[in-house]
Amino acid sequence: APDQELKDDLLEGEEEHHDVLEVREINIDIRKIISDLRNLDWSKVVWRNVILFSLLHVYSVYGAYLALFATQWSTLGFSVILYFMAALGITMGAHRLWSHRSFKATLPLRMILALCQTVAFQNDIYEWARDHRVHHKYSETDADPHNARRGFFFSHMGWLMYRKHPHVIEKGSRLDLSDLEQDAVVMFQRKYYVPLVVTTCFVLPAVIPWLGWGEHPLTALMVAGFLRYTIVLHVTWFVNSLAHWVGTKPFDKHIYPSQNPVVAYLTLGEGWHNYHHVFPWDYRAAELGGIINYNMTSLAIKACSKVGLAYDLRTVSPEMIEKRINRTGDPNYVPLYAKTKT
Ligand code: ST9
Ligand code: ZN
Ligand code: ZN
Repeated sequence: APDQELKDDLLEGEEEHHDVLEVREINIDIRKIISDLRNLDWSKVVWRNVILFSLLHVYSVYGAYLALFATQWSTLGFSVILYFMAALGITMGAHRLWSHRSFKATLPLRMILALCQTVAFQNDIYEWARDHRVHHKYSETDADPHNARRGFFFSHMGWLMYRKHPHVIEKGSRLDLSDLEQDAVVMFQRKYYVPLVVTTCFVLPAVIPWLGWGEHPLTALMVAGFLRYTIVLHVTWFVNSLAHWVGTKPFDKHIYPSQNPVVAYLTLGEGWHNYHHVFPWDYRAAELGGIINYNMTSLAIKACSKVGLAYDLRTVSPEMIEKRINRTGDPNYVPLYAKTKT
């Protein structure tokens, strides 16, 4: 029955919007992979990145082995702390603050978030936010840096090993980024990005466990450095791949982004991607903040606003959400806040 429902849903959408809505499946079709590889423009592959990502994954597999069999508990705990720091630097900092301006942050909070965002090593805040704004404005077109129409792998990590489509740069350069240019924290981090990222993502994660509790520095580098970095990367990339492919679409059924609880869980609340693309200025990036939506990022923003570090948190009214559900989404969907009220 759920399959039939899904089919009906898709057919219904297809009649009205056959240009946008397609049935997408993640299936491993060897013949398609071979033909895709044949059609690939190899001159656009950035081999330096292919090699670096390959090495990173080799080191991370070794890191996983060490984590299981040869790492001190303190180092594992330290790696988990770094995971949460990097994750919040991305979700709360690069994403909800700097890309979407869904709340305002005082200077001390911006400094902390910039430090955390550097630990994540996902390009400097300016570049991250520029790519993300162009992704929202031109989703699933050539101007989207990780256009999901180009396949699961491309939207996951392939785009980071391939020259950008000229439309990305063309449309991206027309964006208004003056708010980022006026933010001294963002511009400082951009100016000194390379030394900052090497220090915070790799050097300190190796040195702190070594001097702090006598861990072997190479073990610490493999686990708290490379393995932790790789996990945060894949989890982040899942938002662009999985959450643009798999999940329900209660708010707008004509777009790719979907509600994906697994991704939400892993990303501290960033998997409610159908909602987020419809209402990108909502600081919760979901109908609800807090534990119920695995939305640790919202909790963190709220906690910061309680102590005066964050302010002007923006949300969307229930009426507006309901209107949108009826206009473009699934009218049978019962919003979460309505469920929790009763
Ligand atoms: C990484 C980023 O992993 C991941 C981002 C994921 C986003 C996810 C969003 C989901 C929502 C939030 C959820 C978060 C969940 C987190 C959970 C955590 C637990 N506009 O780039 P170049 C111009 S990074 C305007 O070299 P190529 C610009 O003038 C990983 N202009 O293009 C630029 O010069 P500059 C680590 C633009 O040659 C010039 O073009 N980093 C734009 O085609 C050339 O740019 C890496 O691996 C734009 N959008 O190369 C590095 N873009 O900037 C990977 C460019 O100096 N990147 N321009 O003014 C590269 O090596 C290259 O960019 C390339 C393309 C090979 C991909
Ligand atoms: Zn998206
Ligand atoms: Zn976003």
